Amino acid sequence: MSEQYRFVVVANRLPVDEDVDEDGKREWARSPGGLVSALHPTVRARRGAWIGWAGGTGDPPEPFDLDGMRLHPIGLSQQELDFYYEGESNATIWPLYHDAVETPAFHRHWWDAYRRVNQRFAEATAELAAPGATVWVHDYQLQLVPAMLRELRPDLRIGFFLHIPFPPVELFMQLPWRTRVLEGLLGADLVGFQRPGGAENFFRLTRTLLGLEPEADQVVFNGRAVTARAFPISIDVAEMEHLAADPHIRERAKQLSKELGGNRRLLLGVDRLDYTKGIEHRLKAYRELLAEDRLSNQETVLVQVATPSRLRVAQYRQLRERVEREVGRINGEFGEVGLAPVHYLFRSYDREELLALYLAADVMVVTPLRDGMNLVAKEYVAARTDNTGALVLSEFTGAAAELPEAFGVNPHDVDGLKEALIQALRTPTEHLHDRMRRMRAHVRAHDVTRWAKDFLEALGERDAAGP
Ligand code: GDG
Repeated sequence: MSEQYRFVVVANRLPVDEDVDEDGKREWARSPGGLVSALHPTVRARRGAWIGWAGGTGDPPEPFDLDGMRLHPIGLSQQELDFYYEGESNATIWPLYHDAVETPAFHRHWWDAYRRVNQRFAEATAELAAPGATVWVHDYQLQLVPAMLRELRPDLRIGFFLHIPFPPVELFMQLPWRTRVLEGLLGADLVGFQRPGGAENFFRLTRTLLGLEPEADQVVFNGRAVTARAFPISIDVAEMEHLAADPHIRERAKQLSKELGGNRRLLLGVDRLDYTKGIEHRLKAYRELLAEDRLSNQETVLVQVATPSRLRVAQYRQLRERVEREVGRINGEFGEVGLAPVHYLFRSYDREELLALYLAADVMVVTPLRDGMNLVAKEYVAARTDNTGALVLSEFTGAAAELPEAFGVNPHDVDGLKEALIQALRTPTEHLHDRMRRMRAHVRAHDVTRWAKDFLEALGERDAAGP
């Protein structure tokens, strides 16, 4: 029999990036990011495996070991990448689950590819999982895997976690294949959401579509109990604090402040360039504050890091154009020689530079129209070890429920957003300290390790050893 594992993580992406060194030699490196830092110790302690796409198209690389994890690449053809990933996942499910802030598109050939690729993930998992193993499936690209896997391997314990919001019934009902998706999720023993509202929406749907009445946090489906609950994800606080204490990074933060205009107060946005993140709303509020002379280009500056994302999807290209036009307009109207009101950075930075930006920012501006959690908000809080700084946070993020001391905003309310930005800039330091101290205490007590542990305990993992 081939190699088998008692713990398997299944996610669309493997936690690696392929680096090519100076001699053209290709090597895998563990990718940065919260989910990877949470799951890596968990997988390593259990000598587990991770199944996912390694990037690229055509034949997948052979399975390999990295930092104590066994990695099993799944291959995607160019057409599957277009239909399963960019189509069904990112142009149907992503907008639909984010309150349809962009119009979801429904195409049967996308859905066919989604089913086919989910089946491939399920089959690979069925091969790799040892008898009675625990399998943890992640996110909206793989919602059919729990049921497909259960069909192949009824002996497994299967957990599923959705990183994005789970929408209200009225929206979900638009999905032509809604019942299939719901039954896909019901293949799991435990379905985790970011917020209790996700689990409530899930139970309303099981009632509406399948006539299943929940009892407490469970429904019985095909004679099996399925539990649905919230497990708010978090960040690697220790990593953030370690970086925040690094003298090089602190020095870099000072240099950034200086380069951005000496005494100007710095407002910062860090987002994937995604229409759910409310970047346009933020820019509009900032432009109006400058136009009304409530803020001056001499006193404040907005830095917006927009990490390139999904640029093959038309809606993302259009968003990029709109954002860049608005940045150009603000800089054209309110800029001076050598002093731009908005610094727009369309690129990805390494963790160190990101941390330096967090340390340099007086106000972190997080204004999504809808966001499952939003880790940037939590990272900013964790990085502010001296309790300075202010967080402006949309009430439509999962994080808002955990960080009531932030300056809460409804990003659709431009006047309210302007008011919150002004307040964040004008609130006396000692009050800001108090707010930040409380937010930091919350994030420190609820870090990503605890999130993973809570989920796996609720799943009733049989080998509960290790982190
Ligand atoms: C999804 C859900 C949920 C950003 N730019 C750079 C960079 N980042 C890092 C941030 C943060 C992560 O990417 C982004 O996480 P978010 O939570 O803010 O947003 P999504 O990417 O939409 O994540 C979200 C999350 O899944 C987890 O469940 O919270 O709601 O949408 O860690 O720091 N990292 C680096 N350079 C960048 O330029 N190195």
